[in-house]
Amino acid sequence: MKIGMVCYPTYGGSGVVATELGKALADKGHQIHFISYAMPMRLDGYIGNVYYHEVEMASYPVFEFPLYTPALASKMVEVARFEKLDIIHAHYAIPHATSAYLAREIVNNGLKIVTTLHGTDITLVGLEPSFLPVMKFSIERSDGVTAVSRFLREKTVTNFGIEKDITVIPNFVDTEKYRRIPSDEVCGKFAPKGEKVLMHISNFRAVKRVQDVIRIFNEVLKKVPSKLILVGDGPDRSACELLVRELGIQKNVKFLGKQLELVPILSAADLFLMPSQSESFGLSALEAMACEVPVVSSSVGGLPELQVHGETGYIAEIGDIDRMARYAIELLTNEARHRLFAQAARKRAVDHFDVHKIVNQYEAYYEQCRGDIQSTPVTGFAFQN
Ligand code: GMT
Repeated sequence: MKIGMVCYPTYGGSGVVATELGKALADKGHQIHFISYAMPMRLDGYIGNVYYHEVEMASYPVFEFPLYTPALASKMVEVARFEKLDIIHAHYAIPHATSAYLAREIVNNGLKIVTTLHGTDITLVGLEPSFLPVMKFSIERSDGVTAVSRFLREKTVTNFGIEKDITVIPNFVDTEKYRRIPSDEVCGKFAPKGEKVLMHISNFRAVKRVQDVIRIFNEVLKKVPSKLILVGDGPDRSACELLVRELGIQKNVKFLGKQLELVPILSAADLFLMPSQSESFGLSALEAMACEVPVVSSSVGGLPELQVHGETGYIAEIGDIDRMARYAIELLTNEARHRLFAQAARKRAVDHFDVHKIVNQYEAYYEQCRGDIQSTPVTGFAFQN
């Protein structure tokens, strides 16, 4: 198939999912055309069957705001016509699903649109009155709609009153690439022998509650010699650096900023913290689990679909810093339990969220949307906790 993959190129889960999906599909022989305003973060180097088309933005003094939606739609039209695309897969509904709808109506040649809902496009931003009717319309007019968790599917139905079928296809990880490697060198840099390493990776937005990560660590540090490694960057970074100084724990906390090579870093971690306010899936927690890192998380959104309380990590209420700290201390001070949890985390990633399984589901879903398969609709992902 020839697939146009539309995503945000920035440091964030939806762009990562789109990029990894595109690369995996290209590996299976499909032709993938990424369409965005910049090169997606993980699309590095030459990859066979993969092409990148940059959206050009015209500016004119009359336009007070950039007009990305029509510019993106025009680029989709161009690529769809010249490359004879079968599918445009829009990751994150705003405004990608809307541009894709416009493009399909313009080319009018059987092009199909699949929209994948990722998170705040449904739970937060899409609910703004200035977006809501357009979002509802664009989602309903997509030929196929997927959501990355059951939670997100339900939210879409309740928040937008959408009656269209939404198939749950969860996020995934390449468990061959994301596996724990001997990381003495990195580990030595993060913490001296005998100390534990706690880790958090995110885009430092308010929903991630990175200050909670720091407060949890502050409690852990009182009982367990340890270091906190924070990876990523975003609007809350300065407030987090300030909090670390106010708590006087700057010698034990390292801010690494944005990192591309996560496996050596995750391989140095003993525990991953994800105390989010809102999280439709939690891709970085899955990447940690694949590297045998148990997770202490909040109970929001799709997180309970990803990890199993008391098996791959622990789950607590949003903002319950004391409980999350107690869970962290329990795991970090009980070597046998930690080993069991680490193995269970890896096993869950391999058994339920491996790239090959999930990419096959997307492939079947595309075929279903094109009408290639009449008999066996993709009913989506089903797993038991
Ligand atoms: O929704 C966002 O704010 C950003 C989005 C992104 O592009 O990173 O994150 C969402 O999509 C990820 C990939 O599907 C999920 O793993 C994240 O849980 C989800 N973020 C939220 O729900 C806050």
